[in-house]
Amino acid sequence: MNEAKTKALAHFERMHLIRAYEEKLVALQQAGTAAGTCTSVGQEAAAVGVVAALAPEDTILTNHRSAAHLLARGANPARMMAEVLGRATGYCKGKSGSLHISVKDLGVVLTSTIVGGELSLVTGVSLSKTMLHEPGITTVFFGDGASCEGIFHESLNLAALWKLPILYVAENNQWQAFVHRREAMAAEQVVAHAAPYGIPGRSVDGNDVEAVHAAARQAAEVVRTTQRPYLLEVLTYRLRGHFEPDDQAYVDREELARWQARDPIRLLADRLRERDGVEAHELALVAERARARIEDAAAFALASPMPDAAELTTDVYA
Ligand SMILES: Cc1ncc(C[n+]2csc(CCOP(=O)(O)OP(=O)(O)O)c2C)c(N)n1
Ligand SMILES: [Mg+2]
Repeated sequence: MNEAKTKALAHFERMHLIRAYEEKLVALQQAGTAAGTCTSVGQEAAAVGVVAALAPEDTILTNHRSAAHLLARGANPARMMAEVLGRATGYCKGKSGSLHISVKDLGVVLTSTIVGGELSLVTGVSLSKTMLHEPGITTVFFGDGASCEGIFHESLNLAALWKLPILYVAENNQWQAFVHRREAMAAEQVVAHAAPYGIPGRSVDGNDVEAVHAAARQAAEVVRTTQRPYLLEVLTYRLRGHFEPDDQAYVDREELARWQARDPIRLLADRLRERDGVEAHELALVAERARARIEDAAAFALASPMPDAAELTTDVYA
């Protein structure tokens, strides 16, 4: 099998795993079993394309929509789901839920539920890594909404000034909670803010996983070789609501339909069939394997115990 096809199939399976994970949590929320989460449905290519371009020693900070980043990094969906359900077997012993989950062993050190919180901390994390001569770059995922906050500019300013090896990844999904990006952001694209700080950057079609991956590899390489920041913007769309449940009554149906037609999983399936000659039933098998893994993950999470009351005072700072 050629290299491009092997890689594309791996991306395809990972994107299906993320979609199945998010859809399972939606179903659990609708059944009253899980709390609502902010899903990354529609943004799977952005997460998979970028994270696959990173090295094991790289550090990641992310935001409230972090499940895709964690799963792309190889996190175990069973332990993630257990975390969301508040179980002792969760990555943070059930104390973080979806909004604060971190997996230090994978280098994912922060999920910030404070919009822009990840941007304020990334400079410190990167400075610390640099001063301690630790290997690897630091990547931060943030939304278009976060880029409208002052902290975004403070972060870019310091990263440029302190010459920090940070890969800024703006996931421009066109929505900032219930407000369209057009109503809150003066610039069309987040990347417009990089140049004034002397930071190189580019934006890429965030629903094309291969385009994202190629751009992210190039961006990470620039950060590694120059030891300076870079801003990569992935242009994508939040296909579900801000969180679950959300009827999306405020969403322009035509715009949604246009982006649904560009669903990143569907785009990759078309390419695998047309370019690489993969049969539809082979693709269906990959999707089925991902769904089965998520069903097992949910069964594990639901069968896991709640944390012991004595856990209340461990791992917390006062
Ligand atoms: C400082 C702060 N302000 C407001 C909120 C409420 N809030 C949570 S997510 C969100 C929208 C963020 O938009 P964006 O950064 O584009 O991320 P997306 O949800 O689109 O992934 C808002 C306003 C918050 N959590 N923190
Ligand atoms: Mg957004």
